[in-house]
Amino acid sequence: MAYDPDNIFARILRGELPSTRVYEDDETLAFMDIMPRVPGHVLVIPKTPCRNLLDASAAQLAACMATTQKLSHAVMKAFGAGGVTVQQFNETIGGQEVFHLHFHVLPRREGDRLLPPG
Ligand code: D5M
Repeated sequence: MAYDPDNIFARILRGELPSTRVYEDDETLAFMDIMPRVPGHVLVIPKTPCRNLLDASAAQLAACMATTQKLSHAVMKAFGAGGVTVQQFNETIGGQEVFHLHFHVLPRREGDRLLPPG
């Protein structure tokens, strides 16, 4: 499927929409999810166009995974979590709402409740 260059995360990357950026390197950006499903819910995206996992290059996946691992450690420390859930959705039937590849990083604490997506 085609990549829409005006999707919300592409606009965040271009600085056209605000976001709370928490990490950035040459290949990836991480920012807080606007509808957090647990405290500390962060999204990791590649800086280059990519619709979703089905469309990703090995380099995009490697960069996103390295940042996802970094951010997992960071949000666990920042939010006093004992673990982390990483989620990723592909196409509408797969639960995807924003069509730029992203990984949800969800710090988990004892007794918390992970709200459903959407
Ligand atoms: O979910 C897309 C995710 O993107 C969902 O958790 C809300 C989040 N979202 C949507 N708009 C924004 C903005 N503007 N900033 C931060 N987060 C946002 P998925 O179902 O994985 O496609």
